[in-house]
Parts: sequence; C-alpha cells; structure tokens
Amino acid sequence: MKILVLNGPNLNMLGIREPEIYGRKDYKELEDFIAEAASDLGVGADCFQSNHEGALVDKIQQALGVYDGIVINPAAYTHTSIAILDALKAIALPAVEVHLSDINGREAFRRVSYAGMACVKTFMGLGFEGYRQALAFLKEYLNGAKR
Ligand code: CA2
Repeated sequence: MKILVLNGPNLNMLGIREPEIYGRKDYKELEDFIAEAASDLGVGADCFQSNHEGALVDKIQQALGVYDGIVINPAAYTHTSIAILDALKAIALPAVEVHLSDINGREAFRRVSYAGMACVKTFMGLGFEGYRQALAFLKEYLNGAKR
C-alpha cells in the first residue's frame, strides 16, 4: 500500500514562527514522524511539500496509478483552492485531510475547506498525531475497499 502525503504552503516554516498554533517541531521532524508512523503501520508513504498551488495539482494528478491514497494538508490553499478540490475529484483516489490546528476554532475564513469536500475524513487540531491517525484511517479504509 502506497500513500502520498502532501503538504501545502508555509508548512516548510514549521517550528520557526507561531509555535503556539503549530508547535515547536520543524518540517524535517514532521517528515520523520510520518515516515515512522507509516513504517509502524506497514504502509509506504512519500512526502511532498510545495508553496505552489500548481505543483500540488501536478502531484495529485501524477498520483493516479502510482499511489493507493492521499493524505493532504493543503495549508492556506484549503480555504481557497478549487483547483486542488477538482484535482482530488479528478483522480478519485481516497483522500484524507489533515490540519495541525483546529481550523473550526480559528478565524471564520478558515472554516471553509474546499479540499475537504473531496476527502473521506478530516483530522484537525491534533498536531503531528493527526497525520498518524490519517494514515491509520486510510489503511483501514483501503483494506475495507478491497474486501
Ligand atoms: O492547521 C493547519 O495545518 C493549517 O493547514 C496550516 C495552514 C493554515 O493556513 C490553515 O488554515 C491550517 C498554515 C501553515 C503555515 O504554517 C506556518 C508554520 C510556521 C509559521 C507560520 C506558518
């Protein structure tokens, strides 16, 4: 089972600013956390981070036929990108949305998630742990789809 983990703009800045919202660990530590969680679950996971909407859309399109599912934190594009929503719908692979923070408990503009409309589940407000839960959920979801 191969899962693509996508992270959107500014997540490469983790640990540098706003630790009260996003924690003190940096992006490299997030990638290490995801690799360890995937290994514990016995699934393969590749991480990709970009600050560019089109690069994320390209990566989603390229996932078809290569990956079984997607875990995605589109970051600020969550709340603006119909292109990412359309790309997720176009490839129709099971996708799970993750947010480090609780987007429903913050500014009103963060309460809308376009990408989430194409996702089977959302984990938010759990910090790095949300990625582990998303991988575990996707593994069970994909196993269920095979039965
Ligand atoms: O909570 C999340 O994971 C978000 O997707 C993070 C995005 C934000 O726009 C979403 O509303 C919620 C922001 C990621 C930027 O991360 C930073 C990291 C360090 C310093 C500043 C921003």
